[in-house]
Amino acid sequence: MLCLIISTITFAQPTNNDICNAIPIFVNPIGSSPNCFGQFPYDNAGANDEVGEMPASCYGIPGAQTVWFSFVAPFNGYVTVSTNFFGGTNIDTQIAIWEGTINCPTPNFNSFTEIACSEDVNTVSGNFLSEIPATAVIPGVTYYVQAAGWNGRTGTFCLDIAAASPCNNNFACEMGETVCSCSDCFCAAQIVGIEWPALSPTDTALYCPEE
Ligand SMILES: [Ca+2]
Ligand SMILES: [Ca+2]
Repeated sequence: MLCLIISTITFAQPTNNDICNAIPIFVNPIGSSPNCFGQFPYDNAGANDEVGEMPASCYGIPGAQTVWFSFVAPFNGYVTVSTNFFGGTNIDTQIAIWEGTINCPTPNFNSFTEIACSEDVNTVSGNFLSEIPATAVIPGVTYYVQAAGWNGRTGTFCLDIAAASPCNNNFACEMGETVCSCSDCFCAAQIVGIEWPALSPTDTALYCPEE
């Protein structure tokens, strides 16, 4: 008698597989160190897509193994979202910021709007990690971050969300100051009482005077 033993490897679903179980992420202050730097606490192995869930526009080949995070937009109105940290086993992440009415426990993804997304920003050493640059958000509003892997890539990763200066994207200052250049981010930082690090001498010279 021939006994055939078939073994299968299965992964438990991540706790944040569904958007209604999104992991809340604390938004770091401008210029701070990533809150999971050197650690890779998140994992999309075993995750799947929900009914009606959509890939973001920038995904090369969308991965269906999505996990979700949420954050409350900071008062200065700009955030960056990044998985661009070497060391996790998911070496080809893809991430997007979405906004919408979540309507748990049966989320209606038709109400969702893509705010920003990123596929690859760092292709060193075979990694294809993701980073959304400074993106305008409405202070106090809850947003959702969808994270997956290109073409089904899975594994561990770090995800960091931080308040940002609009300077990175050449956005106009929305703090009521006269806009004279990209250095207006410095004006915004001054107004909200934040010390803005790493300004070049050129940036300092272009600082907008108070009117
Ligand atoms: Ca999912
Ligand atoms: Ca990628």
